Amino acid sequence: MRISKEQAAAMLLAMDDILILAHENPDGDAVGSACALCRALRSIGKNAWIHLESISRTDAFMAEGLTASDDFAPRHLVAVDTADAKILGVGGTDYDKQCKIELNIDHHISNAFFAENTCLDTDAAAAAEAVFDVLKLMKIPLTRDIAECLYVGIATDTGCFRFANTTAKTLRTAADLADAGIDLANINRLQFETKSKEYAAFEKMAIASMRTYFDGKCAMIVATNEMFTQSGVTDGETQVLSSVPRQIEGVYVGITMKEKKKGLFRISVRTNEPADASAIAQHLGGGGHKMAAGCSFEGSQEDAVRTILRYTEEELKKIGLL
Ligand SMILES: [Mn+2]
Repeated sequence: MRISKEQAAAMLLAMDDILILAHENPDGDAVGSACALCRALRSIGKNAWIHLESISRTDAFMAEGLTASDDFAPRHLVAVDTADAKILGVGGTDYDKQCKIELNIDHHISNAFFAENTCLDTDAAAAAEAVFDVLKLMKIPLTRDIAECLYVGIATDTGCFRFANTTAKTLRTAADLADAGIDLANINRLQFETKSKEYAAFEKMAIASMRTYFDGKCAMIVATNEMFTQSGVTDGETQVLSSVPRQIEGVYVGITMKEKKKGLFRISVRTNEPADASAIAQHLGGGGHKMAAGCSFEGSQEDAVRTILRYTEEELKKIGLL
């Protein structure tokens, strides 16, 4: 069932012993939304914890002290920033089988309504923006630590307020977060301007692999398993790479393929108007937003490249660019 933010707020106020989940390979919005919600629930006396599959080095500060131990038996499961049950980050647990996801707060247009109740705001630039609204309805005071988590979520999904999903409301929300006393410059520097040495080595190899197709309308990076091994980079840190192919002048479809393990590719699609990233990813069972989507592919690198190029070609033809 699709529910309003008011209903989501009422549901959360009635819950206790809550576990918060997010999508696998969680980005700043998934981690930020989960941690903000967890901290907010704790601030009104609830027993709340998070379970995230992995947390990147830069996101770790948000999750400090929030990760559930294995013996925590939640009475209520809540998800954030998760469009589909099959990408829910429950690796190594059976949380999703123990009890159903009672509430999902999300902003993906591709949301499959897998939870019992879905609070979906597709105008929200980030799940964190929707979480902010729900917390406000719950009348939970915006402390600095909650605001930091929400800010990371919103800044991540808007590319620091540069992407087309940034609305006046997004900026007003960010202003309220700034009012809570967060150190904007420092968070931005740590989150978006700092690279580990491992990532720098990885990025050099990955960018060297970039090729263009269809008269420069598509650019693709293939980051192989060897590049991960050689550089020692963690997967979470490589998320920023996805925006690189699209940055090239004339590119409408930017693709970043990462070989998670031999023969398994995670594909990020980033587009410029009017190309639709979600339409491309959907062919491979993925989804996301118009400008940013993802999917997976199992098989050889050649097949992965050939397949994604076929759907890219289809999209470029559909919008009259080929
Ligand atoms: Mn998000």
